[in-house]
Amino acid sequence: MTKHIHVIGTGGTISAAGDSGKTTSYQAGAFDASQLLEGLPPLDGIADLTYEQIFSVASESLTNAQLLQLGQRVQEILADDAVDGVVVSHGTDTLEETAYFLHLTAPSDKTLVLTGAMRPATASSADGPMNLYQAICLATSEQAVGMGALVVFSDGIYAGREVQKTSNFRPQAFDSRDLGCLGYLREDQAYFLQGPTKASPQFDLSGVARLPRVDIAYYHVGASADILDFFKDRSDGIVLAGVGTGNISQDWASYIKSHEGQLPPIVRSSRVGNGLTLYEASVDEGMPFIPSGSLPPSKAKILLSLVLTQTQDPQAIREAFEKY
Ligand code: DAS
Repeated sequence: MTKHIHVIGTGGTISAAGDSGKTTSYQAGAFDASQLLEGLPPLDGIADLTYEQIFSVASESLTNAQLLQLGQRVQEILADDAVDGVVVSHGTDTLEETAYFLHLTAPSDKTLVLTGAMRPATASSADGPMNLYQAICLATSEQAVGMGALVVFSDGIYAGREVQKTSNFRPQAFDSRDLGCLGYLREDQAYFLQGPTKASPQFDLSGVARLPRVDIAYYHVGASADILDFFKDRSDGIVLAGVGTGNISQDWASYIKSHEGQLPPIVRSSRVGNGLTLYEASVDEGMPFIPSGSLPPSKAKILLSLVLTQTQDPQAIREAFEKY
């Protein structure tokens, strides 16, 4: 049965125009959603499409306000009984953040698929048309219902919670590292091999005027603890991108201990981007840290910001990181 899929364009390389045939130095946002859809293989009998261009940005320039606007619009569209699913075309640089944000906020009784491209629409062998075509086909799949936000890229299907950008210039640019892809697309057919493991809490965005500011403090050899001073008076939440299992120096730990009560909630994550950050007495005993579990810093930041729209209670935040 033909499904009604609503496509939302946001900009990014998929919509970009550059020198004919070339893959670099292009201008994102040259084409809107309607123009991108014109170039797709036929979708007769697969999907009836409606579309809109909510904004047109290179995703490295996406703002919290635009992320909130997109999340609220997706909630509104998926509440419409006439719509079966939503596809979002997006820049690749921050696709992983938007995918998790939408996973945490969108209703999960329909389908929601994001995609992008590593080559502009004017490039030789542009990857955008097939990515967008496959994203629409996946959004019509009954198997994709209830899985929350999914990402389609280069024939792979990824969970919005787990997907990360793992190449900064090759078309096969996304992966979920240890957690692997959920399945594949071969032209218009989806083949799922596994499903996502974390449910969506469906955070309600209807009354949210702004997303709380969460900053990521990136730890490295010689990182001075005084960077935390900057965040202390500005951030609503802090994510530590620690080394190894989320480790920081004694200097950083001493700064945090001595400023307890003056700092916002702190989630401890790992810059490794793969594996787990769990409670460890030697690091966490007597400290206000909330372990990020399997969430890397870019995703932990998204979850912390959304939880802070509802509570600042450290135990409630801890429980959210254990569940979502
Ligand atoms: N500028 C990047 C972006 O919009 C490139 C891309 O989309 O691939 O994320």
